[in-house]
Amino acid sequence: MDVAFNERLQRLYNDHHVFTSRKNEPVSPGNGLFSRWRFPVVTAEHIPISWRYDLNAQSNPYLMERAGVNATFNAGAILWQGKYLVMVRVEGNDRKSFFAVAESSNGVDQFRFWPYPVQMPETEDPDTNVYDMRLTAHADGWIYGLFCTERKDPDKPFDTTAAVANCGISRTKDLVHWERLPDLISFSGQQRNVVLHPEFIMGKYGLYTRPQDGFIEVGSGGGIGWGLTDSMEEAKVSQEEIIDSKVYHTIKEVKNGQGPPPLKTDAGWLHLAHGVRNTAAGLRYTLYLFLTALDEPWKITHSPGGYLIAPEGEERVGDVSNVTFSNGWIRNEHDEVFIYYGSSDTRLHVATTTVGRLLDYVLNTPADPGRSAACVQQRLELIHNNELELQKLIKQGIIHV
Ligand code: M1P
Repeated sequence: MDVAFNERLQRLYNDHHVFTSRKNEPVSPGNGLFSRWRFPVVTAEHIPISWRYDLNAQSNPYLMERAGVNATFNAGAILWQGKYLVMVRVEGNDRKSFFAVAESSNGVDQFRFWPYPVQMPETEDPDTNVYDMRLTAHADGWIYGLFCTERKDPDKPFDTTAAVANCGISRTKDLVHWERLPDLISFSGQQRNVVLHPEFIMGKYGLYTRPQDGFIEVGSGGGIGWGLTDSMEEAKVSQEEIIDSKVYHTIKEVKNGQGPPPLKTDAGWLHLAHGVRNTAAGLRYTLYLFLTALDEPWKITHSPGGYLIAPEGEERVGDVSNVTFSNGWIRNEHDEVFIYYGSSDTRLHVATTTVGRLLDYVLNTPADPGRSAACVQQRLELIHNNELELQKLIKQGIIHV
């Protein structure tokens, strides 16, 4: 019997148990709009030991990690049988991503992976890489998983970096067994960040798209698009309309993309999206909100200026630094909202808020006025109003500043 092997194995399991049992806590006082939580909710360290190590003392006498996991990030999310589930993008050391479900009772800590990763069927044209699944519980009774499928660009055989991105489509009733449907057909080059709207629109399926010319650069494409398809079994968007464009000198000047499926509220559909701007240090990805009309979810009614969440602290650094990206959020029965966001393509975090707070933000935050001088005017109005408020409060002895 190899004592050192067994001791090491025990230690690995003990440490993993302690780590995945760790409680989380909100970072206070927060900004009144959402609370960040101190620890990332899913990291590469959360991956089960048996997914990474060969536990056979004969074939792996040093008990070394044979199949390391590089990162766990950008997760779809769904409330399922009272549990908070995230469909995590797990990226191996070999750079290939796959999907795996992690589950928590409270949505903020103690996420544990289901026993096996998702075995996503392939189409006749195998995916090289799959990632960023959006989960939509659709009115038709299926749960759809739309994700990015990436393959080598057949038109550039000698360019080993040239890829083609498209929307892969799958569906399930239990989040374990998946049916793969044909990839989306659209007429605008490449597609990433495609999201299925949860309700039928005029008897059809509604899709948020993100057309782009190249794999990285959106080129003449870009913006969040909208299109309809008769069926998800042969999904085809013949007409795409850009509903939220990229705009010069904003948080979405380079590109943007719909995050998770929108949440239905009394005031309209609440959307979370990512916007990308350029900097001397490279691209910066932040998250923003907008609201669309209840009966016309492709029409924006409110669009607050600036970002909702931007990378902060350790979130700023990772494999692709300066990135916050979200493709999953959960609203529970108390109208609390759990925003799951990946940071710097490395780990997954949660920020919690409520539908009420998000609506207040989206309805009452001014739009980006587009010019520095106009921004100053917006801020002056705020400062003047606040001076009057503060004087009142000081006079009443309520606060001392
Ligand atoms: O690396 C940052 C993000 O880049 C892509 O997003 P987009 O298509 O908007 O550029 C995606 O690969 C995403 O997973 C990644 O987080």
